[in-house]
Amino acid sequence: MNDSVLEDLSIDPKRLVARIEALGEVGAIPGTTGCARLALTDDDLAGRDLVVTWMRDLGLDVTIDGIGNVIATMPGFAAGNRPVMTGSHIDTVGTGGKYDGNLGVLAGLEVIETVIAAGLELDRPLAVGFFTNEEGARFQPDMLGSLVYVGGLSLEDALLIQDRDGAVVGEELDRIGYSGPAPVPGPTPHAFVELHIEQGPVLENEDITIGVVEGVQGISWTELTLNGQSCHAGTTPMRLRHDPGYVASKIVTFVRDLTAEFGEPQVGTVGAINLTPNLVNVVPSVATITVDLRNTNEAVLQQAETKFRGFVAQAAEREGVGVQTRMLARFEPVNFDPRVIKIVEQSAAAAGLTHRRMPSGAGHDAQMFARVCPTAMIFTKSVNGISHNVTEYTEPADLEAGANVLLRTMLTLAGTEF
Ligand code: HGY
Ligand code: MN
Ligand code: MN
Repeated sequence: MNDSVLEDLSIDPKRLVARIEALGEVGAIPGTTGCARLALTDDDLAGRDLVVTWMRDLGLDVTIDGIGNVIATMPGFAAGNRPVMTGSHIDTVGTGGKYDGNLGVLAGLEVIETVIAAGLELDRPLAVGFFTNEEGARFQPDMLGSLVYVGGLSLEDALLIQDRDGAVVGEELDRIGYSGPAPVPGPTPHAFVELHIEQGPVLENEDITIGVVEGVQGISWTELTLNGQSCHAGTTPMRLRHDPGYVASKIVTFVRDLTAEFGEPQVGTVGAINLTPNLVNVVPSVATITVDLRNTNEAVLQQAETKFRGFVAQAAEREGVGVQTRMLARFEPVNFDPRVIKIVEQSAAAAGLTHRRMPSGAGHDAQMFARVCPTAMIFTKSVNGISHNVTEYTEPADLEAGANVLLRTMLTLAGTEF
């Protein structure tokens, strides 16, 4: 793609923002600017149908696979001509914003609409997809759809996954009508690049417009079920108690202390704690707790996991509490392809945008595509570094900047022979 074409071409920011706002209305959380579209719920279905309508209105070839991934590809290219693919997710956490994932999908659609309107002749098709259950808020692991797409998990196993209420992935896909015929693993793209909000404070703190993402840190999600002895809160002497809630609280403190001991970039989060029967005058019988540990260094992440597991065993044993452990997700750190990283960096520079290289603290579908094709990511600012929160916000100028870097990057990739 020659530079003069790239110089003159840019996305339509109003159309992009209008679609982000329209999708953000689906599952809108009253009284906030956020939205909730947990994977495979009716709200997710409504969001899917809206985006698929936009894809079909553009005349794109739309495929739906067995795990509900949706890929829209420019028509008119020879079979086997592998596309330059972009995409992300449109499912959200329960207290989600309107940009996490949605920006990557709608900016990809905007790039393709811009290219079609300009009548550009490309060597390769462009494609945009959204992948099922990226968030992992309802079903685990996260990035489930893209993991299955790249062959990291069998479709059979994925369809059997249940949420904490017993709903099953395969049955939910059938219920919402998004169990499609396209094969998984899916066709390998020529290259994959994802635009996403940073969801952290770095770009804003340094007043830099574009993040050139070099990789994604490792993720370790554990669910612990602590089984104790339910008894009367008033009559049971402390020395006779087996209180799983007490052990759970010690684990919360331990996780925070572990991150202080290891120092950055180690992070640790206890996001969910549930006590049964959860009553003021009953010592709990069961406590369930989730622990999210992440680090850019795999060896250090394993050290953190070893220390964490040792602590849990010791604390439970002291209190006479049983422990059941379930790994919800475990992904090693991922390094993106230097060639694609360079193209993202050159695209940002050519657009006259400030930029810096950085890792991703959050998981993304791109980390799955990095297993099968040259991949990288583009970040744009998050106001106050806030995400997974209804107040998540990115300025329209930053949405536009990110989408224009995605446009340049995809067109450049369309002319490469990796
Ligand atoms: O948890 C994550 O990093 C992503 O939002 N699924
Ligand atoms: Mn996301
Ligand atoms: Mn997210």
